Amino acid sequence: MGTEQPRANRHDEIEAILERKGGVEEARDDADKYTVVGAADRDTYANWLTPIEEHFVCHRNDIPTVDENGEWAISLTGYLENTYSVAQLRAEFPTVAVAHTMECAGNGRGQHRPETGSVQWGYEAAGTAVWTGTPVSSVLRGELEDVPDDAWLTAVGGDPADGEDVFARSIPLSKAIDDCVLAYEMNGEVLPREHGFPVRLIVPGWYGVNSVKWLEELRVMDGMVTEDSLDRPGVHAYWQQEAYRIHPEGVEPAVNETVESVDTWDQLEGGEPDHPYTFDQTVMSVIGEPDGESPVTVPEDGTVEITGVAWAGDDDVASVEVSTDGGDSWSEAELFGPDYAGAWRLFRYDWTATPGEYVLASRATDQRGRRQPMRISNPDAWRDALEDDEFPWNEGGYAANAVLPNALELEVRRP
Ligand SMILES: Nc1nc2c(c(=O)[nH]1)N[C@H]1C(S)=C(S)[C@@H](COP(=O)(O)O)O[C@H]1N2
Ligand SMILES: [Mo]
Repeated sequence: MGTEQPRANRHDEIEAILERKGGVEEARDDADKYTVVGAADRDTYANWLTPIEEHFVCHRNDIPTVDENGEWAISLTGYLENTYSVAQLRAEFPTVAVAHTMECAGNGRGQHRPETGSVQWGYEAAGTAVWTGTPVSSVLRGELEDVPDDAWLTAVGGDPADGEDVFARSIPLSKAIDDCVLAYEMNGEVLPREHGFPVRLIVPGWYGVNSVKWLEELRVMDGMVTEDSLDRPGVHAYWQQEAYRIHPEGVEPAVNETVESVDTWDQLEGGEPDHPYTFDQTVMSVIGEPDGESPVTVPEDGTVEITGVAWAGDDDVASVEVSTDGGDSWSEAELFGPDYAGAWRLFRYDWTATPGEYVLASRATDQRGRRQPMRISNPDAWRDALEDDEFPWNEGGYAANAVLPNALELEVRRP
């Protein structure tokens, strides 16, 4: 189990990241569990591509040291048996780029009342980057003859285990083969060390925790990682089976080897498993501009453009609505810009504004008709919250996608 002790080097690392990246700020983490910075300004969410500068960072352990030549290898284990250096991955397989909206499963945690522990994120733990690397399918292609179709792939990070917890996360092999990438570049730059240098897994459309940084091992097994299923010391199942599970207060989620659905909202709504895993992202949106930092002056034509981003994990965003009266009434926004699976869409709405005080909010619906709930419930409601258009308060504060906590107040002034 991970230590709760503050680590001295954590703060040096955060300082160093803040120096390298001017567009982020430290996030509140009283428990001192994570190295975390988030987008500093709301207007990050008025752009499709998030510059590295403004992209949040989240990890638990110290960043591993990579030798000067950047030598690093990924071992294929379990059903597989092979090793590839990063140099081989680059040289021997095709190069691709994928757009992926990285969102921490704890985004919105800071909106839970009562507060839950750990990092108090608002909406700032999300960003979209273009990740360049080798498709997982190319690397595994020749190795899968004896592997069942419903196998799972466990990715293991090379970060030194904090206490004893190995950073290991499992996804279905089918997802890995479908669109996952072993990435060594971010937005066309060498992968920054805090984002996983020299190589990380990218799982498009899924919560950030699945995109293992400093990737050291890909293990194919019949099921998800459980205790003792890795061939290494330490605790193996903490990050998959215990942390990052959605559950009410005081509950210890049961360990599963497999699940029916890897759609996080399906798990929540369908009650299977009892306590969902954080796999694909739930439908979400954020307004980027206006940002509410300063009053807006009504332009000559009376139109203020409201711009933001919306995403829905493995699903497409079907529509986005905008409200200027705190959610009492809604108008349809227009989706525009790039449309890649696993990455957010831009939306805009031309608002005919008159001087006054307003509360702006956005609400997205995915292609399966699932819409962001209005608020986060109280702790007792659990799944029943969904029927009241509320998101279930949960102890870890995961997967929250409520509308009103992300609303912003805006003053419109006469010219
Ligand atoms: N090896 C390793 N990978 C990790 C983590 C970690 O602690 N160790 N943190 C995860 C979490 S919780 C998130 S949200 C994403 C964040 O990726 P970023 O820092 O590049 O934005 O990395 C994931 N990958
Ligand atoms: Mo995260």
